[in-house]
Amino acid sequence: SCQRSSSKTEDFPWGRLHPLTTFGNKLEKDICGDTSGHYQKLLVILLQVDMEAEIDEGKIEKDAKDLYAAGEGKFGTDEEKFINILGNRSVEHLRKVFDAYKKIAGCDIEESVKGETTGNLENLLLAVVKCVKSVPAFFAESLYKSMRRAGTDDDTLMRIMVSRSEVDMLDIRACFKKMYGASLYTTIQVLFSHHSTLMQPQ
Ligand SMILES: [Ca+2]
Repeated sequence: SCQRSSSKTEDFPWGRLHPLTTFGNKLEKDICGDTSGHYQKLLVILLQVDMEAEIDEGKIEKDAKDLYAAGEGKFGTDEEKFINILGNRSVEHLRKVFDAYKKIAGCDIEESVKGETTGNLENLLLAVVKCVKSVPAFFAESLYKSMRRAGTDDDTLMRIMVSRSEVDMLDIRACFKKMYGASLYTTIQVLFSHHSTLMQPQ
């Protein structure tokens, strides 16, 4: 089953590290040092957890209802529920959940996130929603494709890396991780170490 026990997200820091490079570890530590609470928790889920790649048809309706019950449907907000659903489900699954949500709630998930959460957590949840709906996802995908191309499309890679703001890059990084299950930095690092191998004299 792809149901995640809550203990798995509870036992960070760093109980279940992905085979991260030193750079990745440093990123995790930076996040841990610079953030706290629900916001930190969602960041850590987005960066660490092996994502669920599939669409779980049986869970679409339930996730949409749970999101409604955790926000619009109650006084106050159950942030944990938002974090668990938005952090752990695949992009494809969430796309369907958001459609179902709109029918149940009569408003867009984005509106509910804005009304029900605040601060950094609100911003990061919105980044996930955008990722699902596709602005940073577009850039994450472009980066991924530029790196997959034979010889690497360095121009595209560089243009995106230098033209997006740092805030944007956080969104793009979270999206990249969510869509491809690997850290953007790790992927770039692997790519460049591969390049320098290729450039060794024969
Ligand atoms: Ca509420």
